Amino acid sequence: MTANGNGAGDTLGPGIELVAQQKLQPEAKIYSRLQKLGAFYREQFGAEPDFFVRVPGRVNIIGEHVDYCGYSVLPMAVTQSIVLAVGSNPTKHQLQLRNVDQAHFQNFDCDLKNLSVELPLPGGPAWYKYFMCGVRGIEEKLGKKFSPIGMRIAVDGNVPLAAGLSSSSAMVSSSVLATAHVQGMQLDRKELASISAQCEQYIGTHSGGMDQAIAYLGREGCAHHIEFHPKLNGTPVTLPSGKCFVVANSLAQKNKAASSDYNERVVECRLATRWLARHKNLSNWQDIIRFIDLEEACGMDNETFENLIKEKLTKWVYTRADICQEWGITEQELETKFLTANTQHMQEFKLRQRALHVIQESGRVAKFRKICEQLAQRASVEDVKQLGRLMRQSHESLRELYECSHPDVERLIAISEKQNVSARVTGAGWGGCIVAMCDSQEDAAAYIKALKRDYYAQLPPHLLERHQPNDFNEVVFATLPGNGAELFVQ
Ligand code: NG1
Ligand code: MG
Repeated sequence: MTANGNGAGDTLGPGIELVAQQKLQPEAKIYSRLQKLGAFYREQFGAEPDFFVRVPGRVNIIGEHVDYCGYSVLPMAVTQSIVLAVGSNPTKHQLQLRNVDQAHFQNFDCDLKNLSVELPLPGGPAWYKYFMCGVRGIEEKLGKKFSPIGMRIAVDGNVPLAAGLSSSSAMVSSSVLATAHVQGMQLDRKELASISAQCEQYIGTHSGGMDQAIAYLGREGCAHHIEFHPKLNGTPVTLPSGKCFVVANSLAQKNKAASSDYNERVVECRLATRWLARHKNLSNWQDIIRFIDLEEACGMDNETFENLIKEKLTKWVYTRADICQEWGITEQELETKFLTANTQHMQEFKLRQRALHVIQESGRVAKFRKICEQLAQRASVEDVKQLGRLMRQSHESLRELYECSHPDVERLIAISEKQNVSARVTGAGWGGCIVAMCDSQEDAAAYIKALKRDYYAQLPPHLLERHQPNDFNEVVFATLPGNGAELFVQ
């Protein structure tokens, strides 16, 4: 295996991409950050780390709240990332975690022979629990072959927290990569992505695999069309030349793991799937929980699926009684069989709206990719405008049908509209970031200036509490597609 400078890994035969070890060299863009982290590691542990890993956050360009229904998405890795310095621990079996931001992230130690962290996690998860999900993921993957080798780890992250840029998955995925390397595993990117997606579920959110997939598969210079069905696959997509994507953080934080909003949507999608599967007389209707499996079982295309929803899900709100009557089950059965641990309280379900969003959004992802491919062949102003329209439609659908926008996000969107820039909420929503497409670097600079003037210079008190006025360059920035996970040896 040779070192690979672009971080994308070596290809060892069809479809198997390994995270290659790279030598940490002074010209690596990340060099000075890792050097600082190395110094912190030495200060904390009095020794040199053995290796470093870097795992990026991501911004999703289109395809929101569809991954857990089996549909594809179109994200790109951002340059913000989590980096770890990792070394062995002379105290046997001991894991020691230290974050450079000592003021906000407490130290954590545990014995790997006897994993003391309870997973799934009660209450709002502390930062180190995301790390422990990754350790647990590798432990489960290796089974009896897992050896509780002690690790000392220093962490430095600059992905904005609870902002829809996937800081949580960057942390989980970095832990999976570091632990897998310590365990001497062969590092196949797709497998690592799948393990990371699965073990992040220990946090309690029933999420899809978008964030972990792009964290590993991302490549400098292109976005990726990530498909989950029938198996994980990433296809590089060249974004239209000259276009510049801007991320703006509303500063309204949303910790999904501490609320039930995300899982409520997952549950509504699962119930809608079963509702339709039953109408289609599928004998295994109870087992079909993802729209994509229903689509496949019925051989439907996107349009037929949309018509089915409009025809069979006619109510705006379904009650527990509606569902129980239709399926001949009791409320208790509904709770135990169909609701998750943190959605037991749900009384009403908006099956029609959620289903329509998912199916229409998945259609938009396919169109977006196709247009990008056409644009790589020949420039067309009309096609570029169509991309902008798709992003706007996506946002409108997330606000109206999926109800996961936020008043502060809406203010950012309104300012974008005034600037004639197409923008949408990115990530799970209920706060967090928007992503916007600008026609050129100059337009992006003017747009950022307008956002600083009309949004960041006028933050309301509830946001000012957390954010002292500054230049806001860390919360509103133009972004280029970056590399996926990397592993550096000294
Ligand atoms: P964020 O908001 O970045 O955590 C979440 C899910 C994704 C996807 C999006 C919505 C996790 C780890 N990730 O992303 O899988 O469902 O919401 O498109 O929960
Ligand atoms: Mg997250």
